[in-house]
Amino acid sequence: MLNGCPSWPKEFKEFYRKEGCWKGETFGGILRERAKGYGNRIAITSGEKNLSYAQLDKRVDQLATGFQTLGIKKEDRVVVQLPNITEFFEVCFALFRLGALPVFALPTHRSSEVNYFCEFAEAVAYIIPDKHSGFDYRSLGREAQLQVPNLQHVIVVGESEEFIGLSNLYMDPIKDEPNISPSDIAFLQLSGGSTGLSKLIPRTHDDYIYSLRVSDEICNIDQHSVYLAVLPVAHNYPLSSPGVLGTLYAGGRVVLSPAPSPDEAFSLIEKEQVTITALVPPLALIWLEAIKSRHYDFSTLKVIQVGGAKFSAEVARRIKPAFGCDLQQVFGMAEGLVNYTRLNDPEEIIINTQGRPMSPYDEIRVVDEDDQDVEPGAVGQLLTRGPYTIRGYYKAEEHNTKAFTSDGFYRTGDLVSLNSSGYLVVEGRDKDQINRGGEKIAAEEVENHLLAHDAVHDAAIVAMPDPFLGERSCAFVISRHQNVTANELKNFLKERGLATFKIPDRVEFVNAFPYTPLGKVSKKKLRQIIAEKLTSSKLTHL
Ligand code: AMP
Ligand code: DBH
Repeated sequence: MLNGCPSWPKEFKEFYRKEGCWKGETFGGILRERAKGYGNRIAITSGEKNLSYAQLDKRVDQLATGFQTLGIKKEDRVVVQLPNITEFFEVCFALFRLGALPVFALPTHRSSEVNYFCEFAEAVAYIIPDKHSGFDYRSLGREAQLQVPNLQHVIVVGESEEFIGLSNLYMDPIKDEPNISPSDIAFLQLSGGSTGLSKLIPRTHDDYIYSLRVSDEICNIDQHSVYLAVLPVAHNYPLSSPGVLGTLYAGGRVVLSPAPSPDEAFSLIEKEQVTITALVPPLALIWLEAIKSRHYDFSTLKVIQVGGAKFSAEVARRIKPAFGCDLQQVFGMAEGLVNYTRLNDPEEIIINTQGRPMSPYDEIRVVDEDDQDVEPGAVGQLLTRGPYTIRGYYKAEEHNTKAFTSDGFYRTGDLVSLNSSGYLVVEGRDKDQINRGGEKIAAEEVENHLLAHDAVHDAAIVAMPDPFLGERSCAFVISRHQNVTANELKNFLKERGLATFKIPDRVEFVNAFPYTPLGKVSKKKLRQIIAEKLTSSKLTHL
């Protein structure tokens, strides 16, 4: 087992195996089996390209050989930052077969995040597209290579320039396949982070594949399912709930959308006879608006999932009439626990709750500040442990003592209420994070970047309400001199290579922060101040 990855205590491991949660499968093994069982069936459609299970399996073997010739081996970490293209899967499964670990960066991450992942994970390689969405990722490759001494290879899908071209790495399989244990770590997923930088989440073959199997059952995914991936597939939600990997596990077909816009996605739903897709709330709003003026045949579409951030009941109510399919709410986290509303739940449950845990082995507690269980139905912090929820972040010993209870429950930082039927409603958050329409921002990370500016004496970032994204970020700044502007600070953050979604949407200059009785900056008060300001400015505009 890779160093720095806390695991389940022995008795829990035995229990999850005995109960049949962990069946001893590996990702490499699954693909091999599906290729045997489904051979010519299409696994992945991307534009005009159709890749069968057998073709995928073969290309994965060839690529694994190429990676081996570069010296990539078991337990090596490889930062993978690829958009929704077939190579994402070829790369991941090739690494899985070698026992090397993908570290999943998102396409929106920039040098600040990428360099940190490469450095912290001590990655040997970094895999990128040449260009995507108007951005040239090779510039990130150059920076990473300059800044991160442990990084040996930058591998590019497309025009590789001075780097290694992925297309040159498909080689005849001549290698010995290393022995991969189902309890090995398969990859490192990212957390949205709450204190400082994103934490890395070690997920095993056993635990992740269990989550896929249960997700498939709940979402009725089988070999006839067609899953449209519109969100970036590296994210845990479209990756696994049931997402692209759940669909491949079931022998279904994954259709990759290059962008989440209705223009691309709607015609794909019709053309590819999509049965299920997954959205975040702001995207659901855009789709609802677009469907009014467009006519497509959506008769194959059975389920639209919405998750990643709180979906308002008023909007949730509009999904079924607009698209003629069921809504499923998904409340999950890359650390593990995923809650779903069930497809046959009563309408009011589907609209008003964020679902219930997917597995009977998920343990959840709703607790107060002293970790005591709250009264049934009351709001408290959600704690969880179970067969696919991690027991600790990668190389984060000290943080783990705070993020997990001594008996292994993960502190989600979500404030929830649990109703008498076991369904959860997300009521708020108890972590220093902004959820910008599903994209998570750790306040402290951005504050630290702001503090690096000469003119910034102190900074505090909070969420402000937004009708479209649910939340946007507002930076309160105490400046050292009067002439620094909001734009200057935003540009400064951009130049430091911070992902665009983390750049504060608004900057408020203040002379002092409000404090709690304990002397900490009161973010609650700051949230109130900005929310009130927004409301009153709206009123004056009426
Ligand atoms: P992460 O830990 O970065 O994977 O982000 C997971 C977090 O996203 C959860 O702990 C919640 O705060 C938030 N989240 C995910 N799905 C939902 C949802 N359906 N409703 C409200 N919040 C959600
Ligand atoms: O937001 C998330 O991280 C998330 C949402 C829905 C997730 O990880 C998931 C489902 O698996």
